[in-house]
Amino acid sequence: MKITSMDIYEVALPMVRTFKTGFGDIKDKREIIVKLTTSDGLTGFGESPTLEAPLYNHETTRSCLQALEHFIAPRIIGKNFETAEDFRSAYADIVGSPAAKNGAECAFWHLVAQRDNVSLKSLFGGTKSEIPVGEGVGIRPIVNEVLADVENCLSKGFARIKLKIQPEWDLTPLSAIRKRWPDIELMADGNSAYRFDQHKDLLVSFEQFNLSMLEQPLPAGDFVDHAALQALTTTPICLDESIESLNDARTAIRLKACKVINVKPGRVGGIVESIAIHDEAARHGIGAWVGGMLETGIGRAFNLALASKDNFTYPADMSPYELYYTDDITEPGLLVKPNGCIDVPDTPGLGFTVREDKLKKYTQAAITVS
Ligand code: OSB
Ligand code: MG
Repeated sequence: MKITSMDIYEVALPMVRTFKTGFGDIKDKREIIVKLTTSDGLTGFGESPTLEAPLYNHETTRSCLQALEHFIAPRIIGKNFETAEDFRSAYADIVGSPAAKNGAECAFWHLVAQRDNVSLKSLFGGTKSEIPVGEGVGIRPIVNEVLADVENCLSKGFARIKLKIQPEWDLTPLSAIRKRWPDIELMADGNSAYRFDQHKDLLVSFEQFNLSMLEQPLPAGDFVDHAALQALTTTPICLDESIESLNDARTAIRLKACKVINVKPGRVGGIVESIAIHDEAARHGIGAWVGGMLETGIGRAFNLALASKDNFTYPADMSPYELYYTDDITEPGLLVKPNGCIDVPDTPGLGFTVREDKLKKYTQAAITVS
């Protein structure tokens, strides 16, 4: 398939409310949507899930746009690619920019799925027809609001709750949730806000809450401290921000820095890298699951198909758009069934329809490289 153009859209879906995390507030979130067109007239969509400020990882909406326009597009326009491996090797010399790479690679996978008339699930080697999903509860000013959020999520059927925590906002909300719901699958996400020397005893004391895992309590580069913490506690440590590549996953596994890995295609540079991490985790008996970055329906479609692989054994972060946004750019929306699962489409292509009218409606800026 010969790539003739790349359209890069900066999209802002209106958020229903600010999502508070240990690294800061997410409001007016901007995504980059990538559209590739081939000489045969096929179009493929992918998403680069980014945040405006480099607080979660180094990338920003602007840096991602720049990487796509100036460095990735020139390496692929006018060239022929048959497989996603060929395609990504065209820009493998570019260091970093994993979200930018993910947007381009996913758009290419979408082209492949159409060319071969197969589902993303079958392209990715997925095996499950439905996947359990969990939901994130943001940092809130008072405990009663957390309890109301948890109750709302449970009533919608979510299979597990992930509480966002930070120093001074952990024991109180976790105790309140456990008191009311002693048996739900509960985890906490520290988003790098803790420090080993200062908080290790506190973090170990979370054992009382029987968490399915504690996600990224310490800064991204702290493999050594995460390993020290994992050695001190029975709570499984899950790494998110620390894992930007297969090499990071190998480092974490070798150092025993975690028992679980959160795999996000937009954080690790695409689906090929995500699958490599999935396989490496499986080889070492490390648990894995597919996280999210509040993607639009386009990004979620790829995450959902990826999550159907067999070593993704924990619930995915895969909430329907209406929990975060007033609208979406794909149809139909995701449906959480009473068993806490979302069905994985077997339909050829993306498995969802891209509403290009809505994509245009929510586009703040667009660039075409051809
Ligand atoms: O830490 O998992 C995280 C959103 C943006 C950036 C980082 C994170 C998140 C979430 C949302 O927790 C999960 C989702 O997409 O549903
Ligand atoms: Mg996280």
